[in-house]
Amino acid sequence: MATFVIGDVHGCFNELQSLFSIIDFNPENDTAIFVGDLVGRGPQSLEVLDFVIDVDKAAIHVLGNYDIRLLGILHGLIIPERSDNFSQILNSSNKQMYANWLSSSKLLYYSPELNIVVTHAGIPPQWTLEKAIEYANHFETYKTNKGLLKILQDALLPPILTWKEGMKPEDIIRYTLFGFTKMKYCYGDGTFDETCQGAPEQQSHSLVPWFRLRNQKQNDYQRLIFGHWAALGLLQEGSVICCDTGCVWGGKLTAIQVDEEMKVFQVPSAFDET
Ligand SMILES: [Mn+2]
Repeated sequence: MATFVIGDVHGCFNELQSLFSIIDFNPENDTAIFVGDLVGRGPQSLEVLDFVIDVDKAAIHVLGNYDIRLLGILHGLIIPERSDNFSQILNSSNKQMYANWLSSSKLLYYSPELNIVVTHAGIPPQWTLEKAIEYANHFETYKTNKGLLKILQDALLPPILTWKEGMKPEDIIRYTLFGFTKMKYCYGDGTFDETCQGAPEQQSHSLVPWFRLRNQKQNDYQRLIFGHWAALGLLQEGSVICCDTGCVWGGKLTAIQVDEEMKVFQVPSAFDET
């Protein structure tokens, strides 16, 4: 009855198999919570999707920016780039099934029993956990009422980078999508930066990793686990934990066991880091 949070897979199917074998994953009893970006860039996105869909109820998946990008491509809104490495999926006769499965994924997973909250990129520093859950639910309601296509179209507009109370529902969606799936650095007032990608020590002083702006009170009562930021690697700062260890970039694929004392499992990437 173990529960694991799994970092960004990005189509690294062989590594996912190795990782599930070292954690001795049993879909009858165990649960895997994927932090998103199952697909894209890596070589075997199709096999990864088939595998995760196949373990069915044993898997929970929150949406990452690449999952949303794939949905945009499957809906004909975005032209794929070669570096996406989506051609297997796009040529598959099952692509509608993949679209349906991905579109049923949520932005946030919260378990008070396990004392964890999981999103792809984190929780915007302005939001308490309560607010984050409220806006993740707003996303679901908006999806039901307006349709996924509208959300995917909203996602292609310039993102809303500054939080303001009383925004229009579609602007809340644009802010929410950026915050949950793309956010890395913020300015001191919490406004998202759109461009910087690297490790904190390489950045200008005006930019702060989002989690350092979340005050201690907001972080005290849950473990917040996210991926998306391979340059951070495996990082724990207070109750905030990054588990994107850059498998697709030659790093590692990580599983964190969260149902008892935290335990980290990792397998090396099949790619050469050079
Ligand atoms: Mn990502």
